[in-house]
Amino acid sequence: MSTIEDPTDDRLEVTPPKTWATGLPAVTHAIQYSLGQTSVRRTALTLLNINQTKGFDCPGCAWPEPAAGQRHMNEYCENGAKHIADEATSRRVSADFFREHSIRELAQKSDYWLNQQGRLTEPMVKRPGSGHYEPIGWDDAIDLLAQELRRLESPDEALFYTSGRLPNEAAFLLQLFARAYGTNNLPDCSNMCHESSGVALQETLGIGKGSVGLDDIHHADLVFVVGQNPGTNHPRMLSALEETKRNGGHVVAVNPLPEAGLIRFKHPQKPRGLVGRGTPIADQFLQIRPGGDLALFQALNMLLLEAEDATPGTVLDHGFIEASTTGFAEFAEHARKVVWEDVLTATGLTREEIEEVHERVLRSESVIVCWAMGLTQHKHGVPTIREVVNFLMLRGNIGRPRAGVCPVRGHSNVQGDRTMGIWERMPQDFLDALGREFAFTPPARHGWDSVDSIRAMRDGRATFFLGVAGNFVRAAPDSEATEQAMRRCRLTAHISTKLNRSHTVCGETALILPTLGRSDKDIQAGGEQFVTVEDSMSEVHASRGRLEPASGTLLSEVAIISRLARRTLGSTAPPIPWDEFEADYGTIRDRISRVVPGFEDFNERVAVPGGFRLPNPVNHGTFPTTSGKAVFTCNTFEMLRPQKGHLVLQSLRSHDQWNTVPYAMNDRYRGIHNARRIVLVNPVDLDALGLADRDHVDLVSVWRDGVERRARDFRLVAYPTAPGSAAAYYPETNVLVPLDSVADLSNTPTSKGIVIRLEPAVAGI
Ligand SMILES: Nc1nc2c(c(=O)[nH]1)N[C@H]1C(S)=C(S)[C@@H](COP(=O)(O)OP(=O)(O)OC[C@H]3O[C@@H](n4cnc5c(=O)[nH]c(N)nc54)[C@H](O)[C@@H]3O)O[C@H]1N2
Ligand SMILES: Nc1nc2c(c(=O)[nH]1)N[C@H]1C(S)=C(S)[C@@H](COP(=O)(O)OP(=O)(O)OC[C@H]3O[C@@H](n4cnc5c(=O)[nH]c(N)nc54)[C@H](O)[C@@H]3O)O[C@H]1N2
Ligand code: SF4
Ligand SMILES: [Mo]
Repeated sequence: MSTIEDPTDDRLEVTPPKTWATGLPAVTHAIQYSLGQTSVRRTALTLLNINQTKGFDCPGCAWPEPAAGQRHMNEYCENGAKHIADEATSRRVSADFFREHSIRELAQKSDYWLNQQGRLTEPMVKRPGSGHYEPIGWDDAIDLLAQELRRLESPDEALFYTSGRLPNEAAFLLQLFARAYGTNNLPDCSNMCHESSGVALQETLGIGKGSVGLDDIHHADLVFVVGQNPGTNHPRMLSALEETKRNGGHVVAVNPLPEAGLIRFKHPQKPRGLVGRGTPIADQFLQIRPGGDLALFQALNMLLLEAEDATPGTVLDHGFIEASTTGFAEFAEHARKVVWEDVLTATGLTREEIEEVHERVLRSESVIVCWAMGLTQHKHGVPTIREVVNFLMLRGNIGRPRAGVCPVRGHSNVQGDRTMGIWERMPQDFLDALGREFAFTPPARHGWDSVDSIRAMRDGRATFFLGVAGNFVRAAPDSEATEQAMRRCRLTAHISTKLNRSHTVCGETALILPTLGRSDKDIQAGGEQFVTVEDSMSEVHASRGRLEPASGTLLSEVAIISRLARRTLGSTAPPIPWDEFEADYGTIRDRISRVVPGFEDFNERVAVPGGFRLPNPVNHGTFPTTSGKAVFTCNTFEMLRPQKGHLVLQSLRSHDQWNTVPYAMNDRYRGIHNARRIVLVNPVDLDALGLADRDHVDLVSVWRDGVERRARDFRLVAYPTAPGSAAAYYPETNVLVPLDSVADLSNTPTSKGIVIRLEPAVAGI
């Protein structure tokens, strides 16, 4: 029996939210977590290698490292250290563990408990009708998968899900395999994450990526941080914002919550960060209502147009607008019609606050807007980001230094996976290049994204699910509907490092394929291998595992995918040298350099410490849109107007979790201890609802399909959220997000805009 406790929520303690992030306590917390997982030696080894040019890339977020030569010895944050400790843990899940615990029993366990069991060590199978996983050899496991794939009536019955943990080499092979097999069904975590950014940026600027680098952030006059909690989710971004401030720049934060990192920051790697009050980050904080950002940027745009009317030729960048954009006249006409009353209702802000931001914009020569899930996971996420682009273009803040768009990515290689072709809708020129290189015709029909994949499994149109490096059933919306859909599959399989709930929600046959993590040494027939990743600012660099692998039985992701492809496609397929790819990842990079633009001479360029930056045409004033120009758009905002007695719930991350995986029950910066089933509500709303701090409530989501979705027994915490809104953790609240409640155009679940009512919890259920 395991001694790991499964914490309950009965021990909730609340302390005042913190007004600063990082600093000495943060580093101590990281080391404590690591020592709870593994030995002093392994802790030291991981921490010495993380984010160093000869070590491995932090498997946490996609925030970039400083240039080679400018890195600290400890170039990581508290959370990066926790992510790596979680992977480097000395705990192991063996065949005995699965003999002791039935799948039904494991399905009752919490996400926390499952993760705490440690690293997966050998391939396991659940046979049809069985209630247990049992060991299976690698060859048999791969045969089982290959046989199932070969018997499907159409390749489109298969789904290949990935998260952004996958490095470039494995991602390239996975999409090559799926397409050579005959499908574009490559749903990924990005569908639930920054898809709205990709869609909006592709349409307006011609490339779905950010345009700024670290240096631009450091030297910008004004940086907006919108819908993002960097203190927890991109902690080293705070060092960059501190640099902005030291160089005389300003920061405006837009968020329904007064997040600690946005207020004050103590740099953990500098003596001045260990003592003293730290640097105040946000010069202005706008406590916006969830979903109000489109209205905010429309108001700012209207103010800019009016300022230009008042003093023509001094506000807008007419040179840029005329030479490089289309659609300005229609946009300007539309933008002038914005009604203040609507803006104030949608944002919950005052006109004075918005005018103060406008004054800052007028004083700033260079402006950057950074954002994350607070913008993308709303019904109107795409129009909101298009409006941000309008805002930047009005003053020419696109395509020049110290200015631009900065969607801050989540998973460490989520951007790279897209570049490598993990997308259900890759453009035809990519498919053509892939087909030319490997002498086959990739399927042209678009595949299913994450939400459509769930619908396809639900309706029996997809029966095979392979998940690589994620936890699909917990990441996806509408947990109950998603789990029912997964259980309808004939076969579900996961290439994973650690146990999670997706392993317990099985198709008729189910497989667990354990794999090496980022920090593990990877030795193949061709010698020791490294992999590559691309960060949020398009920097591509190498990552080398340094630790002894968690078990001698593990295969790398590249090896598993290569073997599966070879076995599935057999001799009928195009001649793809899967063995060679498995033996020497350099041969994969050679192919990438011939298929993916920007990767010419990949092997040579990635051998340079720190790697290289991919070109972004926007920074050269070239916009690869259909018209060849950047596009102004006309957007209308829809207000989230909950009925009386209802609140808008956003689901977010605590400080102690990595996506679907809680590391502990705390959210230190927000003052929450020993509990995750809590919901933050403004005290004024609590009074109006006749509820009190610490009451037990059920969260019930209200959606047009009339289905009752309920998350049971949460504790209320009085908290300074924007009035009318509430916040609670993901993935516990995913049960409330209706499958069909998605962002227009990007199909991203609306995880930040769920209308709920609170009902007193019934004791004993
Ligand atoms: N430690 C840690 N780091 C992570 C992750 C993790 O789980 N743990 N996950 C990684 C991943 S995959 C991602 S995508 C990123 C996510 O990074 P974030 O986007 O910072 O993550 P969330 O916790 O979802 O927080 C969203 C923020 O948006 C705010 N917000 C919500 N709704 C609105 C709105 O309508 N308008 C505005 N202006 N703000 C709003 C919330 O109050 C919150 O501060 O983090 C990455 N880094
Ligand atoms: N309600 C709500 N839902 C959300 C969100 C939200 O804000 N609110 N956010 C969404 C976002 S932004 C994202 S990105 C998704 C995240 O969704 P996912 O990316 O699917 O989930 P993760 O929790 O990151 O996956 C964790 C699992 O990855 C496996 N793993 C870790 N490292 C490795 C590795 O190196 N190799 C392999 N093969 N496996 C590994 C481990 O087994 C671990 O259990 O969730 C989305 N869902
Ligand atoms: S900021 Fe992100 S990438 Fe950097 S060390 Fe922290 S978690 Fe890792
Ligand atoms: Mo994400």
